[in-house]
Amino acid sequence: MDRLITVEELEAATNSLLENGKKVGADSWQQRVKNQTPHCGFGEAGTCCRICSMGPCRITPKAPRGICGCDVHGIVGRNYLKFTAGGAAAHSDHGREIMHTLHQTKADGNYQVKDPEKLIRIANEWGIETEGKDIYELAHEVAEVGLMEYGKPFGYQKFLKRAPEHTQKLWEDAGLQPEAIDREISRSLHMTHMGCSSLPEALIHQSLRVGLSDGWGGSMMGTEFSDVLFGTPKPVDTTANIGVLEKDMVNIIVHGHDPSLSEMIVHYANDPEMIALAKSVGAKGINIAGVCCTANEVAMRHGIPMAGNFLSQENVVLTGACEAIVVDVQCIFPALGPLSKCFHTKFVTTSPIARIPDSEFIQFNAETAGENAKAIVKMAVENFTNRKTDLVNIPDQKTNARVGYSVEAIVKVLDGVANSQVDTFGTTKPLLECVTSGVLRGAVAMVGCNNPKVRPDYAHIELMKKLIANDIILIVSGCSAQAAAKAGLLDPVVAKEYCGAGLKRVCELANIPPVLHMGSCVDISRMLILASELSKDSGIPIAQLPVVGCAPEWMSEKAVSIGNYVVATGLDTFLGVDPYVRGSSEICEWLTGETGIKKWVEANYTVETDIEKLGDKMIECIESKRAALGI
Ligand code: MSK
Repeated sequence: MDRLITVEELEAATNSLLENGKKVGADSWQQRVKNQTPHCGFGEAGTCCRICSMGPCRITPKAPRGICGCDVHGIVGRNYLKFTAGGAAAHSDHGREIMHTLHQTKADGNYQVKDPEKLIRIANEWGIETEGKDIYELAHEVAEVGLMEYGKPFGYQKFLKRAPEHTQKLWEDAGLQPEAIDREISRSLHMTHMGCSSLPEALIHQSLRVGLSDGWGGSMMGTEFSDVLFGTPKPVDTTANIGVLEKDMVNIIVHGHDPSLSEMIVHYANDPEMIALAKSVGAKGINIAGVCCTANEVAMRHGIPMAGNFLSQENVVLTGACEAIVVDVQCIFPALGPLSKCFHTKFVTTSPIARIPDSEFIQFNAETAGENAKAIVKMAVENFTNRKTDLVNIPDQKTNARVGYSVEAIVKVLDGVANSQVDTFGTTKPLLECVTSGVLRGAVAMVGCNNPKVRPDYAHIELMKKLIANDIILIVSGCSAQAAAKAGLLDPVVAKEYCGAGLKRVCELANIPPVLHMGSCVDISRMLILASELSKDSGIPIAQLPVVGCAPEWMSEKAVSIGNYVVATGLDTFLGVDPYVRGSSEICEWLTGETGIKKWVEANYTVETDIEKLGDKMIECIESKRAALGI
């Protein structure tokens, strides 16, 4: 396409797939939203408490306290902390799985070390002796030290030292440095137990701290050691949107988050034996495509096409051309079970963490990963003959996308713009020069999911268009990155035409799209590192840089944890969906006011459900930061 795909066109494709579903009696999230509307007002305001069996208690003007006497601020605050802890647990456990995979690496095993340089760099950072060690001996030692970050009895997270000194000092002064990750999660659940904390300040404080244990702990380990295992992403060209499914090929969709599974599936889909098997059943070959964050992981390391994001997951099955949808953990609709049964699709679950009815469970682990992946690919290939050709409907929507902008890659490509010298790790100075000169006005880190409360993808796509037109560069991850990909905003040729003059010039000089794909939702930890490097290279505290965070369509507990660690790192954060706190004026003030978290971390939240206004507020915030800096 030589233009962007509009949200209306995306919706038209979805509608044609829903028609396909009707032919076989398929349910859909669109229908379930109708069934669930209107939502419970108490739940939406965060004013329902069911942490003990005396209730549930619901706060109203006539009943201002729960049976235990807790007021609305304590109830909303506890709910917010539990929400955050759930997200930190999920993200960090993903990171832990990666550490276990690192511990299983062998020169001739299922998993190897693909980026030894990064492993050595982190070992040095952590004070682990590297001299004279075999790379696998070192990998196992680093994995053991990393796993201790989850449960060590003393000390703070090792990666906190990567933050600028100013940020570390803020955390220290406010007592926000996270200890062991599991300790922070269990402390949060202890605090929210009946009869413990109900003081808003304490609940919000712990929400930031458990969030930081995710961002600067579990997620950062997930990202860094995925790079060590599977390679640090570099820019690579791929394709996106539902049209990446191939009519004449066996289509296998990988969905979830942990790249340990999808890497192996990709490997066996290229196995000559499997390709020959595919040809023997009448297919032209095997096509792997991704959904959600798994799509981001395999796209940026292998150029695998990206079929869609969170609310597109049913669409891939509705095409009638999906032989298998293979999932690991997180963001997987249980609806995929019954939906797959309406078609010939095999729905394969692989993790004991995500057991789902109506799926075929093939437990995947590092020791047996090769044989598990081969069995799954074979099952999908053999299922090709069960495809009902009259049900095949693959909408003709496909975009080009350049993905894989790790911090290392951004530093490298932007060096060409301002001709600065790059040292061993590299420097963000060229990017800073673009910002201080005004060629770029600033940057927005846009992340997060889809949510039916927001017109799906509309907020992501329209906000990105508005921001790039105002010379604001985007760094995106998770399903926000997928929304950009589906629209064509990751296409360097197409997207630059929608930019302001300054950003367009940067895109042309560096040959980049104006929206930089940084990876999956754990990779928001990369954004923390980028913000830290910008701060160190400029000497400007993170909160004063013209850079903000945004999650316009977020929906998951992980997203709340992310929001907390992004804001606690000093980035003002803009949300398009309310995090169930509007029932408490005190909690709202703590999160969004001048006298709350801002006094600890110099940044806070803005919640604005009007997407046009949300964009205006981000631009206003960026311009006011520029004015304060005198640039
Ligand atoms: S997959 S957490 S819907 S970004 Fe990471 Fe997408 Fe949100 Fe899941």
